[in-house]
Order: sequence, then structure tokens, then C-alpha cells
Amino acid sequence: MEFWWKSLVWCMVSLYGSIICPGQVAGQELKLWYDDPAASWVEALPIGNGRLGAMVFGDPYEEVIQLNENTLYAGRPHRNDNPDAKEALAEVQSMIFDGQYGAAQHRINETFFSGINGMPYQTMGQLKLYFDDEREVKEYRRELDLKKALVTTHYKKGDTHFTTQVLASHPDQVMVIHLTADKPGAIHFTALVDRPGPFQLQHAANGELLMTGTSGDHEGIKGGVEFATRVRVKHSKGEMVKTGEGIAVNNANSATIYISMATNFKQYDDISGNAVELSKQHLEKALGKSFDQIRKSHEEDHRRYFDRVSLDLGESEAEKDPTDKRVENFSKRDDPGLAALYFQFGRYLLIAASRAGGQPANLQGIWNDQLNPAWDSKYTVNINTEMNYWPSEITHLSEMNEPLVEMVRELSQTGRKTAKDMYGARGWAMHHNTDLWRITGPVDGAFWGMWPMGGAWLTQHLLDKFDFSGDTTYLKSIYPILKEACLFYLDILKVAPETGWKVVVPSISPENAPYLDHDASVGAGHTMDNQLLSDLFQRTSRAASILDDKAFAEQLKDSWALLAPMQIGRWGQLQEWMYDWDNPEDHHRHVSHLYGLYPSNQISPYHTPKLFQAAKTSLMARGDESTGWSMGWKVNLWARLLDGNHALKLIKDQLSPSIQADGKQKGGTYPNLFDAHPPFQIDGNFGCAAGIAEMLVQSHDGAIHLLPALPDAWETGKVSGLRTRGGFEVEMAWKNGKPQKVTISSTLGGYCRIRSYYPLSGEGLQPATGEISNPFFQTPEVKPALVASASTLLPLVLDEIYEYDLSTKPGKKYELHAK
Ligand code: FUC
Repeated sequence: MEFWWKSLVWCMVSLYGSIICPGQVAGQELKLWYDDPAASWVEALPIGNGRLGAMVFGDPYEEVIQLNENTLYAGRPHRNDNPDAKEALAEVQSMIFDGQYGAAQHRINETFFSGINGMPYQTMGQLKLYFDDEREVKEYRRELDLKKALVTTHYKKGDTHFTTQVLASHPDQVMVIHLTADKPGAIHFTALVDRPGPFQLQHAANGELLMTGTSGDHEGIKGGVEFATRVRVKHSKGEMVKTGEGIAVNNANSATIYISMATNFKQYDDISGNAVELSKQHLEKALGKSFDQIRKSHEEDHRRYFDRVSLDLGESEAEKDPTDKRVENFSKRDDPGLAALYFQFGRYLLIAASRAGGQPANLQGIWNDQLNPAWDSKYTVNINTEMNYWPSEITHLSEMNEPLVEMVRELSQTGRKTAKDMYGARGWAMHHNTDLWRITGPVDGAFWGMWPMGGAWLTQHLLDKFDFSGDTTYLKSIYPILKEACLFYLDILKVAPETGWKVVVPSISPENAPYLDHDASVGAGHTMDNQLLSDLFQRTSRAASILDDKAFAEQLKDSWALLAPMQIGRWGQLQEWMYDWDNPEDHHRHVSHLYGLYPSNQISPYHTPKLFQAAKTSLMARGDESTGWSMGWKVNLWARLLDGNHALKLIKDQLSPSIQADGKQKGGTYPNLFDAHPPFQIDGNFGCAAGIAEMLVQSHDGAIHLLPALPDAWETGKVSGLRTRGGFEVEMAWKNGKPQKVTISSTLGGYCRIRSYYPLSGEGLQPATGEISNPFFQTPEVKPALVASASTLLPLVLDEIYEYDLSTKPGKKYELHAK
């Protein structure tokens, strides 16, 4: 009786009121939890405040907190253009138009590359806590609470219960570890910091550990990022002593460890900051606050964003299991809650990795334990960086894409010289990669890197932010970036002699080659390039009209008219190339030509049905299983193809364990829910989270489409807080696949068009007539597709739809019901 009572008190007290004991059913709580410490980095749990990141292992004998600061990159300000490109350009273009693709690729490799391929993002190192207590561990549980943004580890040694809580605070700009026990004087540990690269360590005043150093040299660029990490311990009772290189705390009731990290990085061309000073300022401010004070403002700050969206896809028995077991079994049993958890984990990661005023999330967000991570953990902009931000608008985290907007602004500055020196063009240019230094020259060689389209894709995100917010002051602030992106393409487009279309040359269809015909990747007029320019010209033209730059708006319309149409090839597929080179056996991870279907809205079941069918044929041929991010993309693509069951199949493929019985890894998910390319790449997390939203609400195709791609397995559920173009917000409950109660909130007012597979009723709801007058629901103009053979087209079968118009006022809510 007494034991029962005591454990209940322990459960309640130690978890701040959430009554969860080890092994208990977590219900629909938004937690990742495990009954073992992390044995590897992809089992550890991520925390972050946008700038500082950590992976928490939860080890009761030797705790590891792996540390990151997101401006710690190798190298220093530099550029990577090769001006020889300008002279070779005309020659390369005529080689391509002559069909000498291999020779053109060879010449590009000689003249376009500088040998500098971007600088790696580097780990800060790790903090280790040695507990020096070998007693057996019982009642172990560690968890990441997505709502509180808090990692907690509990266990019992002897008859003492220990709790460790770790968080990364945005308001206080420090990370904090709080160690407690339910017996007085039970806290003992030694803290040490180190890193896999060079560093200096000293004991500063007040028992503080100070680690300093400089980032690595790379590809001939000398390391210039100076970093500083400070670790300071406050404890109640007991004592604190210096030990060799560390600090030891003995016999304390509790201890709070403050970690402050900073670098000298100010901007891509300025590293004149003072890491030692800045880390000290952050630390000293935070030290004045107790753990509870820091935790409280941290939680408030995090929940301000996180709580905007809730998602319930139904409960199941599976929720009794730890998260890694749920991933293991996801494809074999019904566990809709794991999809909802994964969705919210994506939102959690975006809040933790991308905060206004800082750097955008890179290939690993902000979490990296190496000095030379895969693909340098920088920014690959031929899919990966964009995918990181797919969930930002629809899942109501628009503030989190501000670092991306700023990065594009900076690229528009550095990219001007690239446009001028390499192409003799106006405007700004970039290729398929960048890093902290905002390099804009091509990297990695022609096969992968000869793609001058980064600016065209990234600017779409700037425009999306406007379409969701309707903020014309913001539109004005990004307009010069858009205009100069257009100027570059207006200057470099060339007429393809055989077709007369204006095309980008040289370029690639990322990172594929038409192996059926030849194996060089470089060519002209690839479908994705045409689609990107169609979006860039049309959307910038619309922005120009809004902002009264009429002449430019007209020029862009005229230029759009000269671009190539999409083509449907010999097996009914959407052609990836200007020529019908597509191989039906091609399972390449990139599906670049399907950009027109998602994230763009050029391909629609209602407006361009032939292209819709051709896109489906192409996607079916590409297959399902692939790298993590490729599956994340396909979730969105199947959602846009209005096939919820196939989208869920992709989620199941993506949420299957990456690590196989033989130790080999495949595209999938790690035990900590990180996406596996493999290796870990965060884009897949974000891509799939966006895809789940896209299955529930879409707004790109002339209306807000409710439950456009709901799988049979999610027949009952609720969602709130999803955002749409035109500044609307959707809350909705559904049963047997049918929307029950739908609440539309309007922030901008104006007409709202609603599309549903079921009839709806509600005050002010009118059957839709004619074109919708709200400009945010306008769909793009698409040239008629060229079709090789109509007999190869898939038959089009669409569910019946009901469309309504609703006149809305800003700040008002509208309730709709199933009829
Ligand atoms: C692109 C992809 C790879 C990988 C890399 C970071 O090059 O083709 O699969 O995701 O980016």
C-alpha cells in the first residue's frame, strides 16, 4: 500500500502532473518514448532553439548530450564562381543543340567548376556526465514531450528515483539540464566537454568549463569560425569541485547545468563577432534564472507555435508500445496515432531548427555529430532545402520560414556576381547548393551540379508566404529578389533550334540522366526547368501588377508565352526531357518533372486532366520505395493525385525501420523518428509532415478542398489549425470519411471557395458559380500539353465534387456541416 502510494506521488511529481509511469500507456500524448537509453545517435532525442541543438542519449551511467551551434561551419567568407564559364557558354550551348551531350558535359566540367564545393557544417562536440554509480537501473523511461519541447529521463538505482530534464530555450538562448532525485544528497556526477576536432579547454571563473576553438579548413579555405562553449553548474546542497579537465558535483539534492554556445559569425561575409564574449553574455543572463523559470518561458514560447495545430487520426492499442516498437510494426498493424505523432514531430523539428533571425534548417536541421557529415550537411536546393519548408505554411508555422526568406535575400546578393561573371547576365543566379557563406557557383561536377535553377525554385517559397498571408508590405520587401531572379533567366534563355521554344541550356533534370538514349545529364529544355520558369514568370508578373510595375508584368507575360509546353510521351508519361527519352524502368529518387504536380499547381485533375493522368503514369513507373525524402515527396504527390490509400502506403514505406537485421540501412525511419536517406536527412521528416497535411486539406487548385485524399484507414478524425492560401484556417472533424463539422476562419476576408466530396450546408454558403474572384485561388495558365499518342493515356476516374462559395469577413468564423 505504502509503495503504491509513494510511486504514484513520484509519477505525478516528477512529471509535472502528467501521470505517466514507466511502461504505462501513453495514450494520444504527443511523446516519443523508450524503455532503453539511446545506444546510437539515431536513437538519441533532439532538442533545439533554432540556433542551439542537442541530441540527448538518456544514459544513466554516462549521459551524452551532443552539441550543435548552427553557424559552426568550416571555412570563412569566400566565393566559388569560375569566370571561364562565360567564354565556354556559347560553345557548350551549341554542342547541346547539336546533340553532343557527352562532349558538352566534359567542357562544362573543365570551365564551370572552381573545385570549391561548399563547406561542411561541423559539430560543437559533446557534454558528458559520468555518474560513477554502477548500481542496476530499474523502471527506466526516456521521452521527448513534443508539446513541452522537453527531454526527460527517469530511472531508479537502489531505492532512489532519478530524473534528468533537458531543454534548449529560445527566450534565454541557452540549453539547460536539470538533475533531481527523490532522496536528499543523491546527485553525484562529473561533467566533461570535448569534441572530435581540435579545441582548447580551460576552467574559467566560478568553476565554469570553457571550450574554444576554430572551425576546420576545407578545400583550401581556411577555417575562420571561432566558437565558444561554456558549461556552468548550479547545485543545491552538496559540493562542487574541479577535477582535472572537468567539474564534479557530489552529494547534491539537485543540479542545474547551463550550456551557452556562440560563434563569431555575424553574416555570410562577416565573422567579426566575439564568441567568447557572446557566450558569456547569454550565460550570465540565464544564470539569474532558476530551471523552473527558464522551463516555464521556454514552454510558453514553444507552445505559442506548436499548439496552433492539433491532429487526431484515431487511437489504437499500438500506443502502449515504445516509439521504436511502433515504427517496427507500423506497416503491419493499424496505428494511425503514429502518423499523427510523426506529423507533429515534423512541426516540432521545424520550430526547433529554424527561428527568425537565424539560419534555415540544413540537410540535418541543426543536428550533426560529425566534422564532415554526408553532403556537408549544408543546403541542397534541387529538392532538399525546399522540402524542409513544405510544412511551414500549411501547418501554421510561417514564422519558421523567415530564415529561408533571409537566406534567399542573401543569395540574391552573392548570386549577382555569379550571374555576371559566369553567364554575362543581369539578376542573380545560383546552382544546386549553398552553405553558410551563400556560395552560388556550381558544385560537385556537371552531372549533378549543372543546374542554374536554384533561384527559380527558392523564390517560389517567398511567393507562397505571400499567398498564405496576403501581406503586401512583405511582398514589396521580396519583390526585388523576384524581379532579379527573372532578369537572370530573361537574359540566359535560348531558342531551341528544333522546337523554337525558349529554354535553359545547359541544365539537368536533377540528378538524373536519360540513360536510354545517352548517359550525360546535361541538356536543354528539361520539363522541370520549364515548369519552374512558368511559375516564376507568372507569379512574379502577378506581384508586379499588384505593386504597379506594369511594364515588367507585361514583359514577363510575353516571355512566358515563349516557354515550352509540357509533353506527354510514347507510354503516356509526363516527359522528363524535351525529347521522349523517359525509360519506364527508371526508378530514380528524383521526380523533378512532377514538380508541376507538387509543390507547384500546374497539373490538376480539374484543369489539366491529361497532364494529371500522365503525371500519374510517370509516378507509378518510378515506384514507391526509395530514399527517405523521395518517399516524403511521393506522399505529397499521391495526395495531389487524390489517392489517400496510396499516400498512406508511402507513409508506411517511409515509416519502416531503416536499419535492417543485417545492419544495412535503407530509406526509412530511425528509432528516434529521424528520416533516413540513409543516412539521416531531415527533409524526409518535413516532406512527409507536409504530405499528411496535404491529404487533409489542399488549397492550390481554385478552392479549399476538404479531405481530398483521406485513406480508408483514417475514417474518423479531427484536425485544427491548418492554413490555406488566401489566409483561411480550417478546423474539421470527420466520420466515415465524411466531414461533419467544419469551421473556416478568415484572416483576410474575401470569397472562399470550398470543395468537398460530400454536400455541405452552412450560413451564407452558396453553390459555386463561375471563376472565383479571390486572387489567391487563381490557378496558373498552362499551355495545352503535346500528346504523343492519346491511346496511351490512363482513363480519368474522379469522385464527384460539390463546390460552394462563401463571402467572408476578416476575423470571422464560419461553420459548415455535412448535409
Ligand atoms: C541530392 C539528392 C541526394 C541527397 C543530396 C543531399 O543531391 O539527390 O539523394 O539527398 O541531395
